[in-house]
Amino acid sequence: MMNRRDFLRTTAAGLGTLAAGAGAWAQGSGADGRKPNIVFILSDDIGWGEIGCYGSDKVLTPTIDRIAREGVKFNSAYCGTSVCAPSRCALMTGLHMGHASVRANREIQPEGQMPMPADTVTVAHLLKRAGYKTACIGKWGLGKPDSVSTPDKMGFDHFFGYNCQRHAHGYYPNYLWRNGQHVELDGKTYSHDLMAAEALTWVRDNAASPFFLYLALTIPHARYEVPDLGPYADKDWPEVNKKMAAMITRMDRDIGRLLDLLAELKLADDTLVIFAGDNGAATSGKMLEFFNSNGPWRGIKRSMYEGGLRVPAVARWPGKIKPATTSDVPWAFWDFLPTAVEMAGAKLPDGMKIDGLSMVSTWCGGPPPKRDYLYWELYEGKFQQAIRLGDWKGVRTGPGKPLEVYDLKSDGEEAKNLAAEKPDVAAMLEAKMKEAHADDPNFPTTLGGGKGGVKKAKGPKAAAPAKKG
Ligand SMILES: [Ca+2]
Repeated sequence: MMNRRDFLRTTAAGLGTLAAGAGAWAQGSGADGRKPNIVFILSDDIGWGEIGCYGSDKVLTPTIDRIAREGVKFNSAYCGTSVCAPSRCALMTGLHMGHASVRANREIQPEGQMPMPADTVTVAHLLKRAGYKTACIGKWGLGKPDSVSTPDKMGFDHFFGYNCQRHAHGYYPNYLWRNGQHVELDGKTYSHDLMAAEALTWVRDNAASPFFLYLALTIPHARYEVPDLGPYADKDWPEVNKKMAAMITRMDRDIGRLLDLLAELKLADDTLVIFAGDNGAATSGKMLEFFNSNGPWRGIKRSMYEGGLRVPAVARWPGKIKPATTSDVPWAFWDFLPTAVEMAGAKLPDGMKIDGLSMVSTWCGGPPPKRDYLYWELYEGKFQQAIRLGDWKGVRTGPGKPLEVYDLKSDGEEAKNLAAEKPDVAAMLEAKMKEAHADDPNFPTTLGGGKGGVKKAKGPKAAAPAKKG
């Protein structure tokens, strides 16, 4: 079986390369013809049903709805996989879980997660090389402090936020990081507000050249903490539901401020703004029912069903993406790197192999890319896999488990397993999954299958719960 190193050396069939004609999108509409800015806003654990334009009748998200109205609402956007760190790894590297270096949330003591290898090439590296200013503001989760894989070593000029995902479970931390330095806090300041403010300041300070802002916000990941309940204060709802809704609406307000700033700087037309969830909904029980958090899909975060993988995503690029459109064309987080690189008029370095395809042309009204399949793995307690090929979906919920087969066209809820009825389809999906997976000793495919289990390590404690809110 091919390991990652072999993979990087090998020209494997079916891997994405940049479309011909790269450079066409790099001409901005501004007088100076500057390259388009790219803002990727990632929301942590937001559910499909927790956003107005995706059908929520409870959570107010006027800005996200506005992005959809002024751009495109994606109905078939997929995350890297259904938990935080590996999903972000796919977003940063253009690799799906069969090739990614980080395929699980792997905690490291006392703070941080498993780093990506030092020779990793990220979308930030490539945009920086193409003349972009680059910032990551929010939650990193892809390499502990002082590792080879901190944001500054992974292509970002500027970083502010949480290095560690566990640390980010608390919204009133005693410190955050700014470029490798502790920023001491009083433990009473809402971290999201600081990150939102930092994003505005950074954009204002870097508006003179093309920029890439990766705004990895921590809302609405649990714990549910918020300074005030906003428009939900008087609702006859469980307190925790009011808190979560208020968190999302607060985030939405700050995304609105960012859009306002782009308009003020006359950069709105030259900026692609994407908003997406990083994995499926994370609520459960009555809360999930209340919000209909996973919308029409089966499963939630940590699942390989659509509810774990399919995420709400909207994008606006005035003059390029047609307003008020919806797109059913599937894409996944590993498409972001080649998309951004094409927008920047750049090229992949010689020999760099990725799994993603550029979606620029498609998002701007062109035909769908020629894609073989989308592929996911998950190593949370047990090894799981999923594949989407056309409308066929394959799901394996554990090592040695039979492959389940669903037809997403007629059965988006993945209710009727067609594996027995469609053995030819099952065999075809099995073969593609085998092709997509490269072994990695850090992530045994026997996990949860009776041997090779990985003990879950504990990271630093989250900040103490706030008294207010
Ligand atoms: Ca998440």
